[in-house]
Amino acid sequence: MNKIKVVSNPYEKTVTFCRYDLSSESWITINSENNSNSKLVSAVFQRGFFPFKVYDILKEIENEYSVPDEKLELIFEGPNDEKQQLEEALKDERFSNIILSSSTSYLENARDVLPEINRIFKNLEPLIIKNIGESNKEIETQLKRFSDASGDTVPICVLGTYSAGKSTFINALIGQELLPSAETPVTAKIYKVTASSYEDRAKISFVYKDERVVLTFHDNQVFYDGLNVTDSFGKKVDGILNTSFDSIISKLHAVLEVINDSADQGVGDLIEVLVPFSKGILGDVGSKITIFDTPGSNSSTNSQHSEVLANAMAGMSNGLPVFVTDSSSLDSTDNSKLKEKLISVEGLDERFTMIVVNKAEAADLSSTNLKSDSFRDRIMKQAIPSKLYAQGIYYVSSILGLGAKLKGHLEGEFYSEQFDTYREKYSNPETKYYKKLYEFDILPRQMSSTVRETAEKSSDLIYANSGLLTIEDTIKTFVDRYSHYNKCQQAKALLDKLLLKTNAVITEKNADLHSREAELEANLDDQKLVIVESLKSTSLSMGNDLLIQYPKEMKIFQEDLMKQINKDDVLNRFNDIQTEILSLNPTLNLTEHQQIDISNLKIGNISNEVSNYFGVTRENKTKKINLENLASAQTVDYFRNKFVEELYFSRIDFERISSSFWSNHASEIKSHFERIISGDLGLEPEKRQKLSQLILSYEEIDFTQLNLEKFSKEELSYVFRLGDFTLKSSKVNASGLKKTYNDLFKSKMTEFAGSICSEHEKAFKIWLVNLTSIIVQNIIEFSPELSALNTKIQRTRNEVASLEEQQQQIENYTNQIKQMITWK
Ligand SMILES: Nc1nc2c(ncn2[C@@H]2O[C@H](COP(=O)(O)OP(=O)(O)OP(=O)(O)O)[C@@H](O)[C@H]2O)c(=O)[nH]1
Ligand SMILES: [Mg+2]
Repeated sequence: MNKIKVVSNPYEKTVTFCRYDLSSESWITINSENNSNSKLVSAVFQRGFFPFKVYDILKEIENEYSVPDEKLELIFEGPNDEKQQLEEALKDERFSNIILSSSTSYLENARDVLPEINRIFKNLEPLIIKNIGESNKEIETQLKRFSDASGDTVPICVLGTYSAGKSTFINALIGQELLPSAETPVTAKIYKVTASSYEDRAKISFVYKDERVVLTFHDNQVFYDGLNVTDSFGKKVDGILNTSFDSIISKLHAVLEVINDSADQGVGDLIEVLVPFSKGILGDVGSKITIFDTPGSNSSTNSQHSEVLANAMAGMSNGLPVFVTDSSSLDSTDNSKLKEKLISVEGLDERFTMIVVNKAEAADLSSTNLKSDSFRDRIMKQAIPSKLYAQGIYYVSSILGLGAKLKGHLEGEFYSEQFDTYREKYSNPETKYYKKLYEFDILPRQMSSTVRETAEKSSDLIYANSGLLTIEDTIKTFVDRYSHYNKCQQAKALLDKLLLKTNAVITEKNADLHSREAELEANLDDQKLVIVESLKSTSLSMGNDLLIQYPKEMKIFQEDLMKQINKDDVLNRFNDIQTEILSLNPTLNLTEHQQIDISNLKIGNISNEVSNYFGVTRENKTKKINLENLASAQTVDYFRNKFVEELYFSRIDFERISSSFWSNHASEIKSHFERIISGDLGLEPEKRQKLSQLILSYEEIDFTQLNLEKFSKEELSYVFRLGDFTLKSSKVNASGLKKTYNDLFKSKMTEFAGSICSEHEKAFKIWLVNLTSIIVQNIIEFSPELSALNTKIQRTRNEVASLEEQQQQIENYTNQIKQMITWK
């Protein structure tokens, strides 16, 4: 039996294939050297997005490696979401000889880990802004952008030649007649359209002649900022703002028309619009997306637009490119240049490109076409599909979709006319040419059935038949599932960059510190220098010793607090729960079989007794499964609660132990300093006494002001992700649960311990620096200049301590993120 392994890492955008070599008993990666003819080594398969290619990949594997009358074993390594897509595709009977076996290695779904990465960034942001932010605007901006986007904004970029209907398509997506559209080239700028959280609020913001203009619409009122009403453009806008309109949207639309018309008279390249989206599939994910409308790709200013677009998207997840075209232009030269343009826009993930064929309500699509393979083949050969096909080709009538959402109340004359002309044909199944546009969509095989199912379920026939619903459903899946892989990768890269920056700042501050110290020393007389040196070196060596001893001791406590479970714990608990359920629900007890008395069987009643026997067996089987399902769910709950409780208290214990470590040693250090001072240092008795007093009454280490994240049991319970531990059958997967529990406990405890230790170390270092410095200051009566210099030194030292701690923290976080997105 041949064995093939598929390894998909969507974080790194790679898919690799291996075959098992019997003679060497090892896996061999299939590559262009050992299998140059294989499609499996093509970029489409290796760099494409696995779920979209899965069907074709399976076909290829089957072609190349299947042996007649033998099973082919397939092993998949990757995230669970992708594995499900694979299982779905394998249901096709042409793959009936492929058996999927499980693998021990897997990746977490990005949608599961991203919330945790976001949490990390929330903790990190204040820390970094406090320390490097002020001195490093660039990092601050990047970080802010990332955190703003960490609520996760996914850019949907609508591209295409002019008049293809891009703006109308966006209007349909958001369910509002917002963006201007016409037969002639219209859109001259890039529009960034974001959902407003309130139905009665909107905002338009752009630059006009180097001045930012912000128009805020609130109910019936409009507030403006930066608009110069004496200039002709300002006058026009002002005129509209003072006219009354039926709705806030009509007003926005009119303003956008003026802005578009004045495009070449000083309006900046990006126009931002915040507007309420109407309800619909996208309403649900509305807060997570930003839609970009772009000028026709054949417009003369296009290269500049790519740049504006790239800038506007910086910091967001990778964008979803949506190509709008109409069926007659699939092969135009203008369109064929689009691929290059698309690739040149940084931040667009072309592996996800959707091709939207607009204005399809009147296209030549017949039911004969629908059934013929050659229709599909002909389309796939056209310039755009052959170059850009990734997520599929979607047929849509934007006007019908928009009209459906607005219940036919369309203001634009052409929109309205078009809608009225076709509404019957797309909503009345009795009419002769009744059509469902989504049926013509050309999609990766395993996606088409799910996508269609959603459309079939809709009660709004025009919305579904216009093809719009299907497109929105696909966008939603992209937003919910796929866009996050890239975001996770970005997070890691940003932290790596931050580490380099903090390093540089630390080096710089240290250099500054040393030169100031040298300056101070040069100004001290010899005797005082000796005292100061002795104090400083004691402080340094004691501090260093403790910093070495501390992690060692804490490690031991950490081990003690690392609560682990074993498989039997799970099984015993499962059995106990089962017994308990049975005692509470006697109906779940298995029914006893009636003995079949063979001697008494007569031909006539065999079937009766036997079928009774099997009936009972079947009934018992169902009961058993029900019971097991119930007990499994309760077992998982039980361990989730246990996990939360134990982790919560372990963390508290750890923090307490760590605080007392430092408090105890701080007292020792104080007495040590006090002994040095009372020794023979040539100090007058009065001064000595004053210093002793000062040292002994010096404040305790302050652990209350730390950056330690607030944490609650709710948050911890969320941490308990199931990962790859899924219920394989109705019975709980004990070893999976055990592994998840233990791994998570270990990693969480390590994380907590890491951040507690580094925060406590920082608090100690700062405490020690301050104490030493106060003593030094009191020994030497500094001149005002030297005193100022000394204060500066102390401040820089604190900064360095804080930065070093931060460095540690970022490193911890980076490692955590790496852990989350690497193989388990
Ligand atoms: N029949 C039909 N016409 C449409 C549809 N969508 C858009 N149109 C028309 O096509 C023309 C161009 O639409 P726009 O939305 O302005 O196209 P665009 O791609 O944004 O054009 P530019 O901004 O100029 O690049 C307009 O007259 C629209 O009314 C549709 O679904 N069906
Ligand atoms: Mg347009």
